[in-house]
Parts: sequence; structure tokens; C-alpha cells
Amino acid sequence: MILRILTALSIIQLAHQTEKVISVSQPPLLVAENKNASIFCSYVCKSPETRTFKASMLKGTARAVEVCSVSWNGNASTHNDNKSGIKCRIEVNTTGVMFNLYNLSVNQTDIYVCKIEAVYPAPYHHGESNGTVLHVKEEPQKPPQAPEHSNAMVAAVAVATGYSVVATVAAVLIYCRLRNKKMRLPRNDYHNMISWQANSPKKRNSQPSAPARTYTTYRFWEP
Ligand SMILES: *[C@@H]1O[C@H](CO)[C@@H](O)[C@H](O)[C@H]1NC(C)=O
Ligand SMILES: *[C@@H]1O[C@H](CO)[C@@H](O)[C@H](O)[C@H]1NC(C)=O
Ligand SMILES: *[C@@H]1O[C@H](CO)[C@@H](O)[C@H](O)[C@H]1NC(C)=O
Ligand SMILES: *[C@@H]1O[C@H](CO)[C@@H](O)[C@H](O)[C@H]1NC(C)=O
Ligand SMILES: *[C@@H]1O[C@H](CO)[C@@H](O)[C@H](O)[C@H]1NC(C)=O
Ligand SMILES: *[C@@H]1O[C@H](CO)[C@@H](O)[C@H](O)[C@H]1NC(C)=O
Ligand SMILES: CC(=O)N[C@H]1CO[C@H](CO)[C@@H](O)[C@@H]1O
Repeated sequence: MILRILTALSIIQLAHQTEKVISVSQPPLLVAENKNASIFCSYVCKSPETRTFKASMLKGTARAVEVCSVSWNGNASTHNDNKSGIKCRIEVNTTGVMFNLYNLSVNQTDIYVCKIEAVYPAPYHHGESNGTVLHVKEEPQKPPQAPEHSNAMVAAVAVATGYSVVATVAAVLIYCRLRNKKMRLPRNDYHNMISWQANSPKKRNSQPSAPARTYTTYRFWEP
């Protein structure tokens, strides 16, 4: 009985050890402001006899899609790509692996997990990190549209200003004309005029509101 427990314990310890031969870490969150992103995965391998490594980038919570991978043995490396449609370039150095992802689209926002494997010689080990949540943002508005937009704003403001000036002048003119007629007007009409005057400044102050902002959604060209 005791022997069995000890054996079980040692198996658990062994499993724990093999799990920790390669530890991988990467940033938990990354925001891609344009269509490119670079995820650096650092790793520690406690098996110095390992000659051949493989590093892969897995996409999704199920870690089922391999975006790209690289195998290296000393100075030589082979690179596999395009399994997910994401363009990928990989750089390896002694501390980790840099995955450069290109031409990402918003709907490729997902979790991206680094997996490092000690392929040769045996025993085989592997390590996976908790992954990077990559948030691909929509590309900002194209710069050439900005001046056009502000020109339109300036024009609208100018028109509004001109309109209110004209309205003011017209109101003053009408007021003067009515004042000249005042003596001849019955009292009722005078009251009407006063109430019209009281409404007038409100009218002038309510400028036409600025034109609604036009959001131009950036769309990728369909192939
Ligand atoms: C994304 O990377 C590609 C390839 O290096 C480059 O040509 C492009 O200019 C980059 N785009 C941005 C927005 O940085
Ligand atoms: C790797 O280095 C060895 C010598 O250390 C050399 O013979 C071999 O050609 C190199 N391979 C590459 C792909 O550079
Ligand atoms: C490996 O690359 C990363 C990312 O470019 C860099 O931060 C790190 O300093 C590099 N390490 C070495 C040993 O060159
Ligand atoms: C993701 O977006 C691209 C264009 O932005 C589109 O071509 C593609 O079909 C979309 N994929 C999915 C799964 O929605
Ligand atoms: C990864 O997640 C596990 C459980 O969610 C946690 O215990 C561990 O600390 C995490 N590792 C890193 C490097 O954040
Ligand atoms: C970028 O991705 C879009 C779809 O997401 C595709 O239509 C386009 O051809 C790609 N551009 C390049 C340079 O690969
Ligand atoms: C989607 C796609 O283009 N897949 C190609 C990736 O590259 C391999 C060869 O390495 C092709 O066989 C696939 O068709």
C-alpha cells in the first residue's frame, strides 16, 4: 500500500518535472493598432542536451489552428507558414522567438499561444504559455480625408455665421421700420411686435448644428 502511494507520488513528481523542463512566457495582452503585430515568446529549457527545437504559434482557445512554426538546430532553421492565412515571419535568438504577424484583420482578434518543443534528442518535452490575447483594431481613418472633413466644417461654420449676420441685420431693419410705424399702430399690434422681438434672439442663437461626423469604415479589398 505504502509502496503504491510512493510510486504514485513519484509518478506525479516526474510528470510535474517533465512539465517544467520547458517554460514559455509571452505578454498576456497586445493591441495591434495597424494590421501588424509582433509577439515575443521567451522560453527556458532545462534540458541542455536538446539540439532541435520547434516553436509554433497556435490560434484560438482550442489551440487548434497553427498559424506558423519554425524548427531550428543550431544555425539552421526551417519555417512553415500560411496554414491559417495569416502572414507570419519568425526570428529566433537565444532567449526566445519573435513571431511577426502581418496583414491581420479585425476578425482575427483571438488568443495566440506559443508552443515550444524539444524535438531531438529524446526525451521529448514541450511547453506552452497561457497565450496572448491579440486585439486587432480597425485601421484609423485615412489621413487624406481629414483636411476635406475640416474644410467642410469650416464652410459650414462660415455659412452659419453669414446666415446669422444676415438674420441680425434683417431683424434690425424690420425693427426700425416697425418703430417708425409705431405711432400709427394700435396697442395690440405693438404687443405682438414685442413678443416677436422677444423670440427673435432665440432664433438667431440656434445655429444649425454641426454636420454629423461621417465615419468611413475602412474596408479591405476582397481578393
Ligand atoms: C506591416 O508590415 C509590412 C511588412 O514588413 C510593412 O510593409 C507594412 O508597412 C507594415 N504596416 C504598418 C502599418 O506598419
Ligand atoms: C551551420 O554551421 C555549420 C558549421 O558550424 C555550417 O557547416 C553550415 O553550413 C551552417 N548552416 C547554415 C544553414 O548556415
Ligand atoms: C532576442 O530578441 C528579443 C526581441 O527582439 C530581444 O528583446 C532580446 O534582447 C534578444 N535577445 C538576445 C540575446 O539577442
Ligand atoms: C474576416 O474579414 C475579412 C476581411 O476583413 C474577410 O475577407 C473574411 O471573410 C472574414 N472572415 C470571417 C471568418 O469572418
Ligand atoms: C497561467 O495560468 C495558470 C492558471 O490559470 C496560472 O496558475 C499561471 O500562473 C499562469 N502563468 C502565467 C505565466 O501567467
Ligand atoms: C491582406 O488581407 C486581405 C484579406 O484579409 C487580403 O484580401 C489581401 O490580399 C491581403 N494583402 C496582402 C498584401 O496579403
Ligand atoms: C492556404 C494556403 O495557401 N496553403 C498553402 C500553404 O503552403 C503549403 C505548402 O507549404 C501549400 O500546400 C498550401 O496549399
